Amino acid sequence: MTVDISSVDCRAPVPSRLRDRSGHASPWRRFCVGASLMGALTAAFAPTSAAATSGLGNGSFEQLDIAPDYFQNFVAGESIGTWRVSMGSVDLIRANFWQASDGRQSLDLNGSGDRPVGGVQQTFATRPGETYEVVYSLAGNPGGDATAKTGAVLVNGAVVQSFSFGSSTSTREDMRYQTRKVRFIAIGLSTTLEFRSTTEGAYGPVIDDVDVGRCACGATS
Ligand SMILES: [Ca+2]
Repeated sequence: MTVDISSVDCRAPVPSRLRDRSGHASPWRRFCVGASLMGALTAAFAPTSAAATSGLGNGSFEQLDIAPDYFQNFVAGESIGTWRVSMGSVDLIRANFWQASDGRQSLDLNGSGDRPVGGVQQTFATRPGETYEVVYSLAGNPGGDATAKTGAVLVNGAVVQSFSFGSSTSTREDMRYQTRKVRFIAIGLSTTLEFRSTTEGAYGPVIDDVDVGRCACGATS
């Protein structure tokens, strides 16, 4: 079963002094039941208290403070704080370039060059058997063609959610971020969370404000 779980959370625009550069819904596997419960689940299963937050770091991509008005390309193997670029390349984007969902920076999962289709991952401590919820902000590079920007969330290398964001009406001043959520059950003392683009070209899905917390939703199926 796959469930598309998303809720709109548009953020206020920021001032622009933007230079010219152009610019994700999701099968939710297993965990926490059926599509008919989707709305209720979205509201009911917010991440638990801060005490239950995982050791995920740099969820807002604010580390590695880059130059204002700019973006910076990172290629596979390079680090962005506690994230590691897992494939291709990605662009760390400053808010003066386009609106961040949180703080000053966001991440375009597509970079540039010969391998623009990128991904980032990091590994953090988990408790086996516990359910965790990943909450993140999703948008899409407003540049490029009008096709939806697509990607996936992976846990330990397995896709747990595919996402798509139509950015044809997005602007760099108003990225129209949406909050997306997906859950997983930890099977080990550590878990690797990854975001990958599946969009060709240099204008990919954009993520920001990633958080992972233990979910008080009991067993999932
Ligand atoms: Ca941020």
